[in-house]
Formats: sequence, C-alpha cells, structure tokens
Amino acid sequence: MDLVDDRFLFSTLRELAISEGLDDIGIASVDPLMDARRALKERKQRGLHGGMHFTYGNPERATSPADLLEGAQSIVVALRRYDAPLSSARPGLASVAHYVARDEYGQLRSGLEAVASYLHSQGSAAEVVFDDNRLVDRAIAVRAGLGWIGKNSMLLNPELGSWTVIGSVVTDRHIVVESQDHSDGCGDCRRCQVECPTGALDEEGVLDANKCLAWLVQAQGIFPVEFRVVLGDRLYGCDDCQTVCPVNYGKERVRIQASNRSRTVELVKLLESTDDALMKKYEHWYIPRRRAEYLRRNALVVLANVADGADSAVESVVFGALKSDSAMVRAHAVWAARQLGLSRLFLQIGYESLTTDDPKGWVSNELKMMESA
Ligand code: B12
Ligand code: SF4
Ligand code: SF4
Repeated sequence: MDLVDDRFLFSTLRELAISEGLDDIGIASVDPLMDARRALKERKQRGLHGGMHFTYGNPERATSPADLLEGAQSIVVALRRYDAPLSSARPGLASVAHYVARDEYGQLRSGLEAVASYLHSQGSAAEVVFDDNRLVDRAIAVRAGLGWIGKNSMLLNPELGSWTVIGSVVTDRHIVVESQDHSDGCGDCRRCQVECPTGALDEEGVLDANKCLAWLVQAQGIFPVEFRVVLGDRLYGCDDCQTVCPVNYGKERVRIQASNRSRTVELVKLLESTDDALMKKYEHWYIPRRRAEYLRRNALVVLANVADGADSAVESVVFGALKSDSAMVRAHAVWAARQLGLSRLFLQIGYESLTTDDPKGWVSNELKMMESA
C-alpha cells in the first residue's frame, strides 16, 4: 500500500472518528516506547510511583505496543475532548474531576470501536486499547503527533488543550502518514508547577504520586494527614494543574446535553448511603479493592474541610461514622470530628468502643495525634 492510499485511509478514519464523537486522531508505529519505559523504571526506582501498579506493574509490557495484537503494524490513536469546568463546588458539597463527571471513557470506547469495525470491514485485525496497563497512552499519543507532554505531565494538544481522554486501535494494517512534532510547547511557562497545591510537579514533567491528590484519593490505607486539609473539596480526582494551564484557555467545549452525572456530591447523603448503594452509584470510579470504606474515608476528610460542624445533619453522619465497623472509617471520623469541633462525640461513644477492633491501630493513632496536637 503506498502513501496516497494511506492518506486516503487516514482521512476516512479521521472523518469516521469525528462523526463518532472523537476529536482528533493520529497514527503511530508499534516500535517500543523507550522514553516511557525509562521513565517508568526510573520513577519506580525513586519511589515516585507511590505504590501504583497500572503501567508501573510491568514497564516492559506497557511500552511494547507490538505485543498488543498478533501481527500489529500501526496504532490509530484518538483524543476525545470532555466538558470544560462549569462551576466550582459550594459549601457542604464535594467536587469530582471533570473526566468522571460523565461517562467519557464509554464515549471514547464507542468511537474507537467504530474505527476498529471499519478496519475489520477492510480485512484488517484491530483491537481497542485505552486506559489499560498494557500501554502508556500519553507516550503513544505524542508519537502519533497529537501533542506534547507538558510540565504537568498531561498530553497537550495545540487545538484541544488537555481536557481529553486518550485511546487507541491497534491494527495489523500498516499505515504510514506524516505526523507533526509538537515538542516544547510549554516554553518558559511553569504555572502548573507553581499552582499544584502539594508540590507534586516540582520536577518538570515528572509527577510525584506520593504527593498527587488524584492518586492519594485512590490509594489504599489511611489518607496521609499532611494532605488532608489541602485536599479541600476534592472527593475524586484533581484538575488544578489543567485549570491553570494557559494552553487550555479558550479551548473549552461545553456540551449542551444534560449531564447524567453530577460534578458535585452531597457529602451528607453519601455518608448516609449503604455500601451497596455507594458502590452502585460510583461503579465507574477506581476505588481500592472495590470497598465503600474508601469512599467514606475521602468523604469524611472532605466533610471536615467544607462542612459546618454546627449543622445537625453533619453531626449525625460523623456520629454514625464513629460507630462504623470499619476501623478506617472510624479513624477518619475521629479526624473529621476534631476538625469540625465535634470532639465531644468521643465521650458519648467512649474511647473503648472507638478503639475496639482496630487491628492496625489506626483509630488509636488518630486519637494519639489529636492529644499531642
Ligand atoms: C497511572 C495514571 C495516573 C496516575 C499517575 C499519573 C502520571 N502523571 O503518571 C494518577 C492516579 C496520579 C493519575 C492522575 C490523573 N490522570 Co491518569 N493515568 C494513569 C495511567 C493509567 C498511566 C500513566 C503512566 O503510565 N504514567 C507513567 C509516566 C512515566 O508516564 P508520563 O507521565 O506520560 O511520562 C512521560 C513524561 O513524564 C515525559 N517526560 C519525562 N521527563 C520529562 C521532562 C519534561 C520537562 C517534560 C515536559 C516531560 C517529561 O516523558 C514520559 C514518557 O513519555 C494512564 C492511562 C495509561 N494506560 O496510560 C492515565 C492517564 C494518563 N490519566 C489521565 C487523566 C485524565 C488523569 C487526571 C487528569 C485525572 C484527574 N483529573 O484527576 C490526573 C492528572 C494528573 C497528572 N498531572 O498527570 C489521562 C490523561 C489524558 C491526557 N490528555 O493527558 C490518561 C492517559 C488516561 C486516558 N486514557 O485518557 N493518572
Ligand atoms: S492532579 Fe492536582 S495534585 Fe496532582 S499534580 Fe495535578 S495539581 Fe498537583
Ligand atoms: S501550565 Fe504552563 S508549563 Fe504547565 S503544562 Fe500548561 S503550558 Fe506547560
């Protein structure tokens, strides 16, 4: 197949992708992604992955696109732009990151499947891969000419900015098209580094997951005490390093259709819900070990930051959490109670009940920290 046919195929695929809700596509080869491999290994070695698995679990596999499909030759990489920030959270409400406010990955998947079906109809094998531990999406998107990696470590596309999700269709059809090089689009800017609330981006283009709020709300165990106040109203995800990025200015697209998922969450309601109801409602979120206690953990930290302890509904959910069967929930409820001026609830419940069934000493530790503060 010569270049002219490849260009024709590319423009057909691009038209199809756009008609199916994607915003741009590019083509990449399946050569190993050596820079990403080095970055994964180096960060893992330096502990910057903060215990994450994902692509860090097996850096070789995540950077060997040729292994994704037998006979793989090329990858069609696509971007889907999602809703721009609409409103900031109000008191008593928690915020969630924009990319989970709607089912963006569902929309991305259906666009990618349309591209894969077309390739199948042309006699080629094709497989959809996105947000998968087997491929570093941003590195393949850079190779496909879809943008550059900013100092906030996001893929920045000159036309779309960074409010995008990335996905791929790996195919055994060899496609060659020229791709643009967008290196160093950030110039002297370093706003994301300055504005990151935790200093997670102090090293240019390198994210320290131990400090990144987007990871800490997903990580297992106790929420680190030094990041609880700075978490603010974020229940899930963090958008700050994108909100401040000038490349995103004026590039927002607000889809008019009503969103089926809200960007804000009523914390009292969340904490009053049953575990089953929570897991059903937030099934599209990455929640450690699929356990609702992690949602409650995050919700209690946020509640302490945004709610009013004098509100009886707030007091009632904190009281309920202090009596939870889960030591993790009780531990974070201790912290929330103190922050909200509700320490008197400990006397009502009794220190002994609070610390019963506390195998890891989480609750005792919170109480100790409180005494020594
Ligand atoms: C693990 C993971 C996370 C982790 C770690 C993120 C990270 N920066 O590594 C956590 C949980 C923190 C996270 C958070 C978010 N994530 Co995430 N995440 C992933 C996942 C699963 C793997 C990413 C990965 O492999 N990272 C490893 C490192 C090595 O990769 P990298 O950062 O791209 O590395 C490159 C740069 O560091 C660059 N580089 C190296 N040195 C230098 C030096 C300079 C100066 C510069 C400029 C660059 C540079 O080269 C490296 C190799 O290419 C991908 C899905 C996937 N399968 O790829 C989604 C993905 C990256 N996440 C995504 C999103 C949307 C988010 C959030 C915005 C969600 C939110 N609102 O909370 C935040 C953004 C935080 C941020 N600033 O990155 C999107 C990003 C889309 C885009 N346009 O970039 C992805 C691609 C999912 C998807 N398919 O759409 N995520
Ligand atoms: S997602 Fe938030 S905490 Fe993480 S690097 Fe960006 S601004 Fe910092
Ligand atoms: S804020 Fe500035 S430095 Fe950071 S990604 Fe955007 S353009 Fe690059």
